[in-house]
Amino acid sequence: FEINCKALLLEQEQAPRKQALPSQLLGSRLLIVDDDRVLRSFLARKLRLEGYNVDEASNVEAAIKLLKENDYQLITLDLMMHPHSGYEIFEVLKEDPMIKWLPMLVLSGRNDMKDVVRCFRMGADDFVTKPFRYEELSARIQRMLLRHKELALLAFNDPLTGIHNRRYFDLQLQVEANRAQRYNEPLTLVIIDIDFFKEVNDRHGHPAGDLVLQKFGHLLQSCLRNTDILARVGGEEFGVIFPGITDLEAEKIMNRILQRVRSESIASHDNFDYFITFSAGIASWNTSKSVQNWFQVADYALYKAKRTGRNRVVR
Ligand code: GH3
Ligand code: MG
Ligand code: MG
Ligand code: MG
Repeated sequence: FEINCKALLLEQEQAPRKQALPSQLLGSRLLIVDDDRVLRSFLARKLRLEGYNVDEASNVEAAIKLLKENDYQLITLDLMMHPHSGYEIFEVLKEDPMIKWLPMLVLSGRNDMKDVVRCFRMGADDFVTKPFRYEELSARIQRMLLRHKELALLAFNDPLTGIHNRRYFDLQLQVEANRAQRYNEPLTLVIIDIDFFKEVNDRHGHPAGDLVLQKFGHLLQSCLRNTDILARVGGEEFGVIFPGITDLEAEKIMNRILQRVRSESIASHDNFDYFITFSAGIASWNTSKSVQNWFQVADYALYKAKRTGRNRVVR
């Protein structure tokens, strides 16, 4: 640790002028996994000063627990820890369909070529040895976060509405099902389909249809909590995952939203007010269902809503 600190302090004197953290990275959540308390606190404090939201773990078990409970944008990992080495985290990362995308920087006390190669083979994105220069580490972290943010936007967002896409939604279904199983909590899926949407396009043109989709996406977003997961799962279909919510509660929420959609125009353009209604199908998750089956059950409820007259929520 003394060596670490000296190196850090030395570097600080000749460090390049401090650059503010790019605004899109402010509040990014990082996890520092290291059994060296002094180094860990030092690093956490420096990163917090830059504007990151930092959590710390002193061993593999604590790190895995935090990884399963929270969403991180990056992890720094010490290899030499007790009782389990940092390598064990790689296995867990691989298992989880979302966490496996997490940028990982290995911060090793040993400059061993075997470690370097093994880490990259196992999925590390960067490798830095101790003692390290804080400014360099910070720059590496920024670069990784910015690149990851760009890629995630391309992979997981719908460009028209700005909300998440089907690919993200499908991964989250599995992630949330795992979480619900672990904590034995309710979990509910809703699929929403705009009624007679083709008529909007046919009567007013495709750009008008696009506008309605955007506004509807925003309206849904504004009606949901941060922990609810919303995505555009098809052309005029949207999905919501409600963690911790039963199908009965989700039905109430969706009926409130439907009531609001019925009573106000969804978009206005060229002095024309657009009104829509939607149909929704609801299915709660349980351990006997596969995720695919769960989606089918919600889809069947949606089909029933359509068949029985649309403009309604079916559970
Ligand atoms: P239903 O009540 O049975 O759902 O009727 P519907 O007209 O909504 O359903 P249908 O599946 O017949 O038509 C969906 C329409 O959504 C057809 C397609 O052109 C339109 N659509 C899909 N994606 C987009 C898009 O990105 N922009 C626009 N403007 N229209 C889209
Ligand atoms: Mg260590
Ligand atoms: Mg449809
Ligand atoms: Mg439709």
